[in-house]
Amino acid sequence: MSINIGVIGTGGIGQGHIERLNNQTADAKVVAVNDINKETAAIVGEKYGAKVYDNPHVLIDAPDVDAILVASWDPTHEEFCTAAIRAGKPVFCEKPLADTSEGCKRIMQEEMKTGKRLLFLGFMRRYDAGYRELRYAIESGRLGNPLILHCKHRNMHPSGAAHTTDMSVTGSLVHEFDVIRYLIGEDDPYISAQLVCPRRAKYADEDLIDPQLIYLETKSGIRINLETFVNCHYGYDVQCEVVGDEASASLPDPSHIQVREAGTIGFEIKPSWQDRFPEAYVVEMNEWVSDIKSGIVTGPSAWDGYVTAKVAECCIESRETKQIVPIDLGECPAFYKK
Ligand code: ISE
Repeated sequence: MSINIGVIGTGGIGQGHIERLNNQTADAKVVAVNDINKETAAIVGEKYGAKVYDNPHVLIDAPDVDAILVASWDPTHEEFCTAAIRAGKPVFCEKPLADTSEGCKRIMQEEMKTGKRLLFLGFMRRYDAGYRELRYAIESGRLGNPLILHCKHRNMHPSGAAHTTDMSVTGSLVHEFDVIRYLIGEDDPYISAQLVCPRRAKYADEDLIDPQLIYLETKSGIRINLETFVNCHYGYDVQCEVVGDEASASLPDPSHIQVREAGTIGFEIKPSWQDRFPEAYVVEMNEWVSDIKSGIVTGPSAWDGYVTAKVAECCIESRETKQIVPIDLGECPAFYKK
């Protein structure tokens, strides 16, 4: 059985997903596309032989479209995910799920009304072999209890001219907020957040605070420090070290050839997330399609999206108030308990 997919948003990430769905995923085909930029949609539609829709809601309701992938502009995610859920169709949403934690809650309400999970949220780091190995090291007990996590998320450049200080948290660090829960387990919720800023980096625009440092604390007392730096210039660099009472373990750098030259041994640091995590995106798409086929959604959920949005809001509040902000996530609905 092949799944017919309709994609809303044919920009960079949308095109990447279309390519993977059509050429690297079993039993999936993109049959419909839409984008606010009609020209891009037309080019992508022609390239992949998919029908181009001017109206995303008509695409969602189209009888020959079995499932929806939302990769449009972040503020539109809530609208399209809600529409897909109301149409009773499985939906993959690129992160972030919604602009606010309240928006995430509204999506959860809609999904719970249907009685079954339909939404799969695109937190692709859960599908990265390195993070999986790190989780296994924690689960195996060889590190002892995790005590501290040191996490770094560095981008060569901001995500675009419109990149804001908040987006370094809501668009970049949300990956860490999610994958840390994947690593340490979801029964140990975050309870407080603090965001502090060192002096501005030389290459950061004047209206951008960059880098930023965050300190999170979990209920059991694990302390996590996180750095976001969107002007690091040297490459796309993601690091994570888990310090336990028996041992520490770090996320492996992707393997590349080592070059010995001019008195050094070195390897390349890839420039972007697409080059850093190519396999994870493919595994993620295959998991989504296999979930659709089995009727059981196993991927990151709307609750996971809510948690990351709430943590991001507390971090931003901490930057503005210069206070440590308590994080109250509330009770996870039984519907979302794994
Ligand atoms: C982008 O949307 C991502 O998902 C990347 O992983 C992140 O590094 C980048 O900062 C975001 O803009």
